[in-house]
Amino acid sequence: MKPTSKRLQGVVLPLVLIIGLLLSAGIFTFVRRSIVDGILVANRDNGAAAMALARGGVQIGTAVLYQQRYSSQIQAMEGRDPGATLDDFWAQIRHSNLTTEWGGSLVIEIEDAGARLNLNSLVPHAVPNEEGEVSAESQASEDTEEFLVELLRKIISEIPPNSGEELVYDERELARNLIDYLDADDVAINGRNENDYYLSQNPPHSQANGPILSMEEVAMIEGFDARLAEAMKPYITVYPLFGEEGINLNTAPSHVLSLIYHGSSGDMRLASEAMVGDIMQARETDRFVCSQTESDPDKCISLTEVGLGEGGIFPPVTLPQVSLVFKITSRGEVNQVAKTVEAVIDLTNRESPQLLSWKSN
Ligand SMILES: [Ca+2]
Repeated sequence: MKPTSKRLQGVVLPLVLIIGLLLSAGIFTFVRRSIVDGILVANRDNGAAAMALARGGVQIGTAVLYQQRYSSQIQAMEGRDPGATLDDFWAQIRHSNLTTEWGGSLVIEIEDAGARLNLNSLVPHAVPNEEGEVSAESQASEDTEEFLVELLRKIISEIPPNSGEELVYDERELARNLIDYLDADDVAINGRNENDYYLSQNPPHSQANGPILSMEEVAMIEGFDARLAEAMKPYITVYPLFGEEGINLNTAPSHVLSLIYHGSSGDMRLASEAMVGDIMQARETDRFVCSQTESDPDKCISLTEVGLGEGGIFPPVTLPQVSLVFKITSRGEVNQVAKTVEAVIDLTNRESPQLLSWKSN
């Protein structure tokens, strides 16, 4: 028996070890799974709470904007409304980090649509009637093409090229394609049918012949691509869809101010660095470009004072520059899980805001 017992011992020991190993591996897997499940549940709870916070932030942002609209009306009655400026409470709110008792935090950032160039302002669009019909033709002005060529040249020159790659874009062709995409007719500037290109795509689609609805759509325009559309994003908006107002001199960041196209029709140019510097410097000292230079001389400086007094500005600027469309970016964070909501809100209706876009992640 002894030899058998010895043999058995010889087998049992490795078996015990293997079973032990399997058990410990099983326990380890089980423990790991329960930890991972626990983390998943916690993350899901944190994520849901962070998203709820972010959504709430959009409501707070909207309320702040309505409050601003109300106080602007009072200022306007007193003849001292400078329009939307970075002195407004909605613009300052990004500096406040709101926290909850249970460890959540919320940061809300609001930008007016005027802080970027509205692509849809370049070609006049007839606003649809109540039946949704658009009858009037829309055509770009003579300055539109030249402006777009300058704008695209500037943006393309700033795209960092991939190693050894040469960027091949034809700015004039792009400018014409963009105008054709926006204007009401189907006849391209060079006489061909605009549809030829779009119907040959996979899947076939057609040009907007009206406002562009999102920045993603820009990449679908003939000659444009995702990289160029991405490079345009910091400069461009598509809101308001039927807006005609130019860049807001009092809210646009300096890189957008450099797109201000000014001078006499047929002889216009982009803003110089000095001009952008003057506008930014005025802002530093709480002064704004506005029309009430007599009723509010401490705050208001004229277009002439920033070098924009002669000729015109394209797209045109009306003082005071009132903004009714805003992008609210609301970021909620709970236990290091963050959720962001980006909402574009139109406040044209005094009673209820219209939601133009909602993105969350
Ligand atoms: Ca067209």
